[in-house]
Amino acid sequence: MFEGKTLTVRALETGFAELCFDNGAKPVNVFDRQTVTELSSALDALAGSQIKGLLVTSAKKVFIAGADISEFGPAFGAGKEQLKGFLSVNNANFNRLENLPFPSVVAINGFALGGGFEFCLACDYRILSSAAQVGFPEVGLGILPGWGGTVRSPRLAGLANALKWVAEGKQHRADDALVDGFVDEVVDPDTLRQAALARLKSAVDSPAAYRSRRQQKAQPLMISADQAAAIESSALEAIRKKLGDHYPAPQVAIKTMVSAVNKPFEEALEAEFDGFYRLSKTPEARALIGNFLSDQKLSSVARKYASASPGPVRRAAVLGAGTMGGGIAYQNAVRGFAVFMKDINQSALDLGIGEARGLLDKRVQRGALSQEKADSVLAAITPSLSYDGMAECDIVIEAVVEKEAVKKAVLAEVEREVPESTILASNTSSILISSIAEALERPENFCGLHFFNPVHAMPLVEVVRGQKTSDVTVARAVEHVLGMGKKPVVVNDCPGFLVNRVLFPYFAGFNLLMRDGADFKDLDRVMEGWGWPMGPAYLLDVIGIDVAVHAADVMADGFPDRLKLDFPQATHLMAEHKRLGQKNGKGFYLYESGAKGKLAKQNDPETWSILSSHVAERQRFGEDDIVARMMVPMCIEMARCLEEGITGSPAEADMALLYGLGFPRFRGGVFRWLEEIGMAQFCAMADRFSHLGKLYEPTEAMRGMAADNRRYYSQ
Ligand code: 3H9
Repeated sequence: MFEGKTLTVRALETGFAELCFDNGAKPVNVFDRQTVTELSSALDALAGSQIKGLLVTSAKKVFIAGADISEFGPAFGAGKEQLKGFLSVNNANFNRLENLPFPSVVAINGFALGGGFEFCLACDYRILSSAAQVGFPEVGLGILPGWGGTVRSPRLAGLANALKWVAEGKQHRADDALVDGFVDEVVDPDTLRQAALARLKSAVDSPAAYRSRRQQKAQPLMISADQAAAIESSALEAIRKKLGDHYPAPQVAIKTMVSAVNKPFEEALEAEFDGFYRLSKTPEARALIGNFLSDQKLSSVARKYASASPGPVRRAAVLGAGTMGGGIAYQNAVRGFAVFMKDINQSALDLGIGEARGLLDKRVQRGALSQEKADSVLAAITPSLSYDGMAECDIVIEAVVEKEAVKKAVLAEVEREVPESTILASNTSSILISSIAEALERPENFCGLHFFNPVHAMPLVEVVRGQKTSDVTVARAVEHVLGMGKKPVVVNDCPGFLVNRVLFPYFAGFNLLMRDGADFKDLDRVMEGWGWPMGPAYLLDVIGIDVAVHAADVMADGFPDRLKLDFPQATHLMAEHKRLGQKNGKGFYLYESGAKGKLAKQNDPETWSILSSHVAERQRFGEDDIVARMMVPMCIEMARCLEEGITGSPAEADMALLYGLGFPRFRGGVFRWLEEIGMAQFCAMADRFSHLGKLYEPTEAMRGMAADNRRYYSQ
């Protein structure tokens, strides 16, 4: 009946028709412009036909992943009328679908998200495979559903459920969807089509039921003003508690939906568009949509690297069974790799296995893993005091003590035990990969794999290419990191690689502020308010002051012009007084075990008795000055990394900071933030602090960009 590139409609023998989404050109079905246009044509064909009922299916595993996010940039950048035009084509489609002269049943076989699920709500009945998931992830992109989702969902599932689904933006499993009233039936994947056809037949046989459903969706909900206000305030309160005030989308969604709940359908759609338009112009939406696109880029770069790998790793080895070694072994095992864990003493091996067991126990307790599966994961880790068996490993990841001589000796030793095809990697955070490589016979087979602590929770792994690292080694390392379920970002070798290289100038900004009389608690409060999960002093306590001081010294040797600080630094003073942070219960703050064993931080007057004779008299700094003095050094260092080719692109660098440091998502990363404030504005901000030295001096290239109004991202 209709044959498009992304969907087809064909008549079935029973007098029904089947509309099947199958976007052959894309990895998942999405509502891109082409699909939206083809849906209009398909509806033309259906409207003029004699069929009795419509079955909707997908030929792909993902039913429909929503609107095509890569089309948002141009659409959102245009004016209000153009955006309305962009949205209205599919709104008209969904309204037409809902008013066809015969019933429609959608068989949802996989993810139906955002616009994909909004499409399903426009059908008369939704039959869901028990393996599928549905929901409205739009708020995660800084927007709200724009194809009638905010209008149809309260009318189908009630206001409270609809607010929860839209404002939280989660994907929901089939059972939840049924209980909350978003779908009509959940069935086994094997019987999905059959169940959907049976439902269609009964809808055709008794049309009153589907017609009354349509009426229900078209009518206002008629909730009393008091009831609506109470539901709104509890939804707003819950979302503020969870997200703070940095994410406007859920709040706008809640207010929009409550304001529209008693309106006629068309007016409610207008209200939805107003909310959508307002959000589409926010910096948060630009950043969050930017994150999605940057993440796509990160994945495609990784896939490209991995495509040159000679073959997947079958067996991995970890040298050194400390916290990091144990975490890396766990991550390998949990992703199905057999892993060999070698240390020189039994107590360390016990610790490494204990680390892995602890993580598995937690997952079993949470119900995320069966005890049987946990046991088999643990059994995949073979602890050993010798190199026996190492020769069968395709990759060896060294995670011994952070001392160059020890790493060199251990890696040189293991190199003699493994075949030429095995690649070696170091999990160093502060030693140059090219330096460690000097101890090796086959430096081309060696790279850095910088995991972040705790390994199981932190998505990022820096794959560090030393001067002699071969392309094949990088390819295999990237492939293995992907296999471990982590996000690899390939960087070139330099002190601190990418993430620590930009973090330590930020800490230098912190030490300068402390020298000039700032209170670290103010700095934490302001930077947490800016969006960081922890302020700088708290972060230093979590990292470990000794570890941070060691890394800061390495970085200062690497980049003395901006990181050699000629005054007593607050971090170093803490270290000298054995205030090492959370690990020994006191750093900038004092830590005590609170409820559920969580460390609670408290003020400790002793911190100031150590600092006060070395810093200026305490003074209050304005919030803008604090943000500028902390962030400018990080941004300039990031620009240097791009200019020097340490990182391949702004997108990869921004995602590395999001995944490695918890950079505020709603700001989208350093480059995205620079883009938002503008380079000329940034240079002016930096110049206000030029008296603080090179740390605050934008690069020539940055000044050139400011002068020519150039940007890092094209959209
Ligand atoms: C929306 O619908 C708004 C509407 O209300 C109205 C707006 C006007 N667009 O993740 P995968 C790509 S907003 C573009 O590896 P999985 C993805 O980037 C939209 N591309 O598969 C990847 O590309 P590449 C709301 C998309 O099986 C490839 O497809 N929807 C989109 O692990 C494979 O994806 C969302 O936010 C998209 N919408 O997971 C859903 N979706 O191969 C976002 C996917 O180049 N998507 N791609 O790297 C997802 O959450 C996951 O992709 C999904 C499948 C769970 C569906």
